[in-house]
Parts: sequence; structure tokens; C-alpha cells
Amino acid sequence: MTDGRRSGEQASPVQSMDPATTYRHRVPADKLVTGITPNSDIFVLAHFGVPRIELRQWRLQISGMVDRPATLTFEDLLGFAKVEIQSFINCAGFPANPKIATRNVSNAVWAGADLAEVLDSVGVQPSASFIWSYGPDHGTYQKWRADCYVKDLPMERLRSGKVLLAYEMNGEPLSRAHGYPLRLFIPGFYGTNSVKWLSRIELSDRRAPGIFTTELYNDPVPAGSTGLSRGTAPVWEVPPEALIVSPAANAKVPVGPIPIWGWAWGMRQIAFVEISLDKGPSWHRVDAGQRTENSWQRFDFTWNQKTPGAFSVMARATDLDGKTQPDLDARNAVHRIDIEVQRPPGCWSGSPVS
Ligand SMILES: Nc1nc2c(c(=O)[nH]1)N[C@H]1C(S)=C(S)[C@@H](COP(=O)(O)O)O[C@H]1N2
Ligand SMILES: [Mo]
Repeated sequence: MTDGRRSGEQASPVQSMDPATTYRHRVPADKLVTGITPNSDIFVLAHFGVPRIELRQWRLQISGMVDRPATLTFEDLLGFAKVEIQSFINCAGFPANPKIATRNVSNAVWAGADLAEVLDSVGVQPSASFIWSYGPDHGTYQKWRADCYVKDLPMERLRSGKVLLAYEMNGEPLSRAHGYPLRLFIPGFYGTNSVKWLSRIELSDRRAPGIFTTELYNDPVPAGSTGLSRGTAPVWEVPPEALIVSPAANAKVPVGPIPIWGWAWGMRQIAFVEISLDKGPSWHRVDAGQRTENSWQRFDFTWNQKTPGAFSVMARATDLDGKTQPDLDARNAVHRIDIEVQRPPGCWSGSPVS
């Protein structure tokens, strides 16, 4: 570990942005059938596109309110203990429109160095209360332009569970789209905070300026509530949410016992899930399955529907704090799908031969 960076020399230079425009990979809910999402089905969101970074040129700089600023190579990072955490990752959706639910979610085993341990090695000063993280990807995103992607998280977060400097996803090195060679991974926080292509960490006593922390991913809050900036709240902790995997939206299913299942997740463990088949008045409570570290949890329900017709299925999660989901107009609004229950195909319905 050295701090031998010559002034003007850029750490982790980006060879090119490829693609150089917003890149998304979306996976429909009914494809999320395995507990661990295969790497090819983990959604991707890259605001500016995907940078190409050479491992031998990549560095992680740590500066700001620390006793010993450092510049780490990838080798240096591998010198720290490798920590594995199973966790969901959930995109917050459209940053300028927090009322739209986009439901991009996956669940994976993330591995890397423990951020707290790396920070201990450089000595965080007591007045530091925010960790700023930088990705060198740059360009335009909708009407915004920036030279890098910068987010922040409060130091307190390190007290409620590990945060990773992750270099593996499901046992494989990160792919370029997912942040090669290194990304931040904050279990329980919205995906936007887990900075990919991580190249710089700065300790500060205030929130990071920049469009991704001030204008975007910073929700307006009603007057009278408290927020870190006046009238806004950072999009950090994931509130409870449930996603119906099966049946698929607009599926046609036969009458009889109809299995309904899906995933539920949040910063806090999910206590139970409720299913409604009448658009809200009545709810059936089911167990939220086991949670491994910060993983999503599986819920299952069997619906005995004996007559055909058009129906809606809704699923709603409640966490151990008793917090649940809003019906509408929120990024974690209750998931509702429409399905058609049909008579099974068979020879018991006939029509006259003309
Ligand atoms: N440097 C950088 N990090 C980033 C982003 C980005 O555009 N640039 N997008 C964020 C958003 S909004 C999400 S949801 C997650 C997505 O991670 P994934 O593509 O690995 O699923 O990465 C986050 N980290
Ligand atoms: Mo996101």
C-alpha cells in the first residue's frame, strides 16, 4: 500500500465507455425461479454505460478524513480476509420518479474485503461521518452530465452489518457490466448506492455533493419530517417489498389448487407476507421463508379457485418492525398481477357439429 500517486496521474483510467449510453438488462419476475439468481439473470443498470478498465492500471484511493491516505492495488485488496454475504440487490428505479415501481431485483452471494477492515487499516478520524464512493464512469444520463458517479453512505451503516468491497458475484469475478474489477456492495441498501468500478473512497463529515446524491435518489419528504438535507431523504435502506414470481402476469391457469409464490426482501427481515385475491379487502397471511444473511425470502400460498374468471393476485410484505408496503405510488408499492383462471382443457365441453 502506497500513496505514491504523482499529481495529475489519473488512477483507474477508463479505456473507453462501451456502450457509452445508459445500459440496462432487465429480467421479468417470472424468470426469477431460483433462490440464487444465475449471473446471466442478474439485472444490470449503468447510467452512463459500461467502462473498460485495465486491472493493472486500476487503483483504489482512500483519502479525506483518514490518518494514512492510501492507494491500493487489487493485490493489496486480496490481502484482506475474504468475506461472503448472500444478499438481494434491488434497483430503486427511476431516480427522478420515486413513485414508479420497477421491481428489478436479484439475489446473489457477494464476496470481497470487509470495508470496515480496510478502513481500519487507514485509520478513520472520529469526525468522519460519511463514506463517499466514486466510480470513474462518466457521460450523460437523460438531461444530466457528470465526470464520475458518486454516492455516499453514513458511517453508522458499518455498525449494522458488513459492507463489502466486492470482487466476486456467485463465485465468479465481477463481469464488466457488474463493476469489474471492484464494486462497493451494501447489503440492504438500494442498488444505486453500491458503486461499481469503485476507484476512490473519501471520508467526510458531510454528504457528498453531486447529482446522484442531491438531485437524484434523494426523495422529497413532506414538511415536518426530518431528513439529512432539508426536505429530502436519501434513498438508502430498502423498505419491505414482495414480488410474485408465479403465476406470471397475464397467465392463464387452470381451476383447482393454484400455487402462488414469490420473493420478499428488505433491509429488515420480512416477518410475513399477505396475499389478496379480491383486490385488497381480504388478505391471507403466509410465512416468509428463511433468510440467509441479507437474502430475499420465499413465500408460498395455495389458492383453491374452483370457478373460472379474471382475477388479480396481490402480495404484500411486512418486516420485523411492522413496516409494510404502500398500496400505490411508491417504488415498493404492492405488487399486483392479473391472471385468468380457466376450465382445464378436456373433453367435457362440447359444441355441436354443423
Ligand atoms: N459507477 C456506477 N455504479 C453504479 C451505477 C452506475 O451507473 N455507475 N448504477 C447503480 C444502480 S442505479 C444500481 S441499481 C446498481 C446495479 O448493479 P448491477 O448492475 O450490478 O445489478 O449499480 C449501481 N452502481
Ligand atoms: Mo438502480
